[in-house]
Amino acid sequence: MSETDSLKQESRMFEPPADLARNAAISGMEGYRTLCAEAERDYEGFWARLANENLAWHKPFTKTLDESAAPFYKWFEDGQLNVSYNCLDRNLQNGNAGKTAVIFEADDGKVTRVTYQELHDKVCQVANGLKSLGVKKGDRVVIYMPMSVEGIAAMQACARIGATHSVVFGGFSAKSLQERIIDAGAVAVVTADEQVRGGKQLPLKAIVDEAIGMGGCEHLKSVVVYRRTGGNVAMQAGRDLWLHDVTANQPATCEPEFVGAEHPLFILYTSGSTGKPKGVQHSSGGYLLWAMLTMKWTFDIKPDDIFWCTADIGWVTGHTYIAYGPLAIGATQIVFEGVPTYPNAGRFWDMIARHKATIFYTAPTAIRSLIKASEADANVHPKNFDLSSLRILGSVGEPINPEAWMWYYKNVGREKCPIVDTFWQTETGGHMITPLPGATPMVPGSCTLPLPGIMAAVVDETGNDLPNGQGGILVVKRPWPSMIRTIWGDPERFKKSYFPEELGGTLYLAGDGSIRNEKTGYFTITGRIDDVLNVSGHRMGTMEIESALVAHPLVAESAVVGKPDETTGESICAFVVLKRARPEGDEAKQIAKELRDWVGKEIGPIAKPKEIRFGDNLPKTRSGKIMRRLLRVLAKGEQITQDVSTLENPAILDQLKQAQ
Ligand code: 6R9
Repeated sequence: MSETDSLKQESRMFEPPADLARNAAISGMEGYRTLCAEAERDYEGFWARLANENLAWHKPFTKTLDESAAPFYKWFEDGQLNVSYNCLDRNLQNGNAGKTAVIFEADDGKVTRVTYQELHDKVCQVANGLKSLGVKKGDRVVIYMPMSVEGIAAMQACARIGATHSVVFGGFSAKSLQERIIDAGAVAVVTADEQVRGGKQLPLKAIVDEAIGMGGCEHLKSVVVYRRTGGNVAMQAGRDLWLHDVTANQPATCEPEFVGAEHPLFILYTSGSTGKPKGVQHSSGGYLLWAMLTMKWTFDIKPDDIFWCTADIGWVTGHTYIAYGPLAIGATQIVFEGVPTYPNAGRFWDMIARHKATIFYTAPTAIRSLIKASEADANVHPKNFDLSSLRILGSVGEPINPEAWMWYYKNVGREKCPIVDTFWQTETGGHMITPLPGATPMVPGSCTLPLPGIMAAVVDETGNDLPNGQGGILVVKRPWPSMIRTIWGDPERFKKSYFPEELGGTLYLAGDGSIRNEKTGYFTITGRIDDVLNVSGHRMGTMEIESALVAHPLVAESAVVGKPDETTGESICAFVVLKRARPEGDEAKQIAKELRDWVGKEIGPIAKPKEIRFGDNLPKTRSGKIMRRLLRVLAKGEQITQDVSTLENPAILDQLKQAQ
């Protein structure tokens, strides 16, 4: 039985705990339906009410939604606000000044607590520091930082002065970093001397130097370096400064720069099906509104909760559910520098127990790897830890298979914590389809129903609605406040990628397939419908990896496909044709290693193919199209049952069958 079949037949339902449901922000399916009905009755009125109730506006908005330049939608456009003011100052006024905002746990276990007042002061000093370097409203700042209070402060500081940040994940290579610095036209980079994960150091500042050394970064004026380890770094006079020097004599207050609601808060690069990564541009007002509301609705956050999202600030989950959402709502959150397997695979459970985490939000790939680890070593099994503080669990990044769901539910949540399986994307800014912990009966492997105000649907290739039970394309029918505004510098690509003419031009195309259950109407995500892979919850474009491979002097041609993987969801399998004779044996192994390292340098270690197979050619149609469909079958190690008569060179399939 395939995974899709097993999902279709999944019928176990788990009700939310009654006491949780009673006190939840959205209580019971009644509560859910009431909000959905309000959105349907008066869409703009619904969003206007929420925006007025939840955000502190410097100047109120008079128009909710402007559709005149669709699909370039504008929300709350004439309203003015400051995101950092909403996240920090508001908490000082609300009596949260002394409340812990961040419980930071370093890789080595050292814990630091930061109150809202302290975080506010730090952010203001960084903001003043950036201003002293000439960074101003509208400038772009690249942040290449480890998980740290300083990383969050750098993001908030940009928001405070109206600069647009672009965080680049610490695992990306110098080349990827350089491309992003150039594309964003950044005037400053904020980085650290080194990043520490799992006891190992990664030299971030040296990678920044290498990136700039590649050229094209003339617009970059300053590199600000947070001293994390004290490791040796080269500082270039006139360009590089220590963060502690930049902030040393700065006041702990900084007048926020009030910006229009549509002002770009950040750009975050993500992989698409073609070409180079896309700079997803987000707004200030609409984005923050949804970050806050989903903290309330999906996580049912309460003043005493200890929230822990294990994502990295380099991904959208770390933006919305670390840097912005929890602060905007005045929560206490855990921020973790390290990895789940260091010093051992009990680290997450141990941290939950020590910090008494109440809401825990992680990725299926982490769960699956911790299941494996606890099977190998009983000491790291969650049953050895006091997890009684937990009340809600969450999952994000990829579909969670029912087996992993059940394990998470039983062993971590002890059958009393609802699991919110949150489907969303870099482009959506926040959760889209997810159970509500105090309302939605859960089905393992299904993200259940769209949040109120999110008009998700399943359609066919021409944009027509499909009945429940029939798989199709996932779309969103109406714009929503936290949606992507454009692709930085490429509005045409934005239109083509997300509002394609084939679907009529008005539906937002998520890029995922979905099917709704016939009885419940619940959505199940069936995976990407484009050439985007999901490896450990990280999005990778197959074209990106192929371009990296063919940039190697030995490579003539390559095709990259995904292969189902028990732990990482999908793994990368590359079929490669060299400019010389096809290598075999040890030589093949050695070249494969060289190519893997090459891709690591071109994009980053996360993009390294797990498997590389060499052929004299690739399977192509007579018109020269690579038959990826066949490559996917070969990668899985399955027999080809499809008709291959249209192939130019069927003999090649035998050669590509074998993993080297
Ligand atoms: C937040 C985030 C987005 C892609 C998305 C989909 C997959 C994310 C999921 C899920 C099934 C879930 N995805 N959450 N699939 N169930 N709960 O992950 O953003 O990195 O942009 O990835 O991830 O394929 O299209 P991003």
